[in-house]
Amino acid sequence: MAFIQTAACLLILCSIASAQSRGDSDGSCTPTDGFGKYCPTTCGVADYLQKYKPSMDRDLDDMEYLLEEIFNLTNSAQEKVVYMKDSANLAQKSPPDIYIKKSSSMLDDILRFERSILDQEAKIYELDQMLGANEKRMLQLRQLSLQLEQKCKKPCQDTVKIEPTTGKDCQDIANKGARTSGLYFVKPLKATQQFLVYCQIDSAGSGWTVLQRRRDGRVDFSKNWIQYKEGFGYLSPDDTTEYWLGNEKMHLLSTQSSIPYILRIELTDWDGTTKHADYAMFKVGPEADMYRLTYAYYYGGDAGDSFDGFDFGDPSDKFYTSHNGMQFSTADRDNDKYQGNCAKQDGSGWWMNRCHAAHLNGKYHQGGPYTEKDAGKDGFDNGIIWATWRNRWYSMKETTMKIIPINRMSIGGGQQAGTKQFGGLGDI
Ligand SMILES: [Ca+2]
Repeated sequence: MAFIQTAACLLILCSIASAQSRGDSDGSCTPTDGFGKYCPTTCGVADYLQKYKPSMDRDLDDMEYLLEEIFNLTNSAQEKVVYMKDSANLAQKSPPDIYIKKSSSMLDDILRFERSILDQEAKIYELDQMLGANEKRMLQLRQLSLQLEQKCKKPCQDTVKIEPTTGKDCQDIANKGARTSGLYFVKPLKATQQFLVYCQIDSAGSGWTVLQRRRDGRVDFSKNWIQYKEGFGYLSPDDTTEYWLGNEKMHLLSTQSSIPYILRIELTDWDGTTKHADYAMFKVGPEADMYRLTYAYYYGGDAGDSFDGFDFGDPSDKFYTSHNGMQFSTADRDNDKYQGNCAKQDGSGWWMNRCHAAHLNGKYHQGGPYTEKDAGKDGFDNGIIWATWRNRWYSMKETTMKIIPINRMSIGGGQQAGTKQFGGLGDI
């Protein structure tokens, strides 16, 4: 029965809702949905209820129609019985010889009709019971959905701590005295409204604005253009969740200032080793230019310069896997240099060339090394790749992409082994 299926579905929905309390959301409800929240919104519940209600209503309508039909049949049968009884009485009053045969056949008819009435009454009783059970079930489902709604509403209330200081980026916030990493609102110069970011701020007052975070594979990075544009995943005040801040926000942040930004890519492998690569004058172009990635030069780091491409065996590889100057591609927006669709093949969004030597939005492969077989039906290298450190069949455990104004690099917070001092922009 439909209501049993509905109940089963609702149970599944319950388990999904609880299992996903910190997981991924479909992201299709509203573009910026999910930020700062621990629950995948009530949209799923509402969608589901809307989906099952019409079929339940239809079932009830059908049942009511059947009942009415049976009721009509019973009425007409009863009328017939009355008529038969009258006829029998009439026959009995008449001379017996002529009518005995006729009368006995009428009595047979009466008996048959009475039996059929009894049958129909039993059926009506059965349907009544069923209707009752269905109504009871409906009531239970309604209560259950109300409970679910309540349950989902509660954690969706944003109770995470948002720091009071605001600024145009995290360095600006640190400059105003903030010394705690956490969630802050920023409003880049050209932004029409402020938005939430995770700021990594150290005791020396360096404030990194974090653009991307992978750490456990909980968020699916196989998303479309709109989702990459607006951002997806979850921001958390304690840096425990995965997300893509969004191409539009990256564009607004990286192009606002006369002081260019350093992009730092931080990678942790499955042995727990962390390395980084820095790029000077990192910028993400406007949407009209498909959020093109540009930087002036590799600033340094111990992870190597994968953005510059990698020679996988063919001399042309390096050229075709470099990323500087590439537009952003997603499965539904192919802006790559390949006759096929890199983003579709690799199930990600990225500044694809033909296709990549660096690929931080790839599929999360547990454990590091993975094979063509693990990569899915196409068998392409679709992991979280930084080819100059680990090969393309090794998927990183954690990644961070974060930016800081370049002048902070010589002040302290940005200093790490392998970086060269910035000296190209005077005293900014
Ligand atoms: Ca293409």
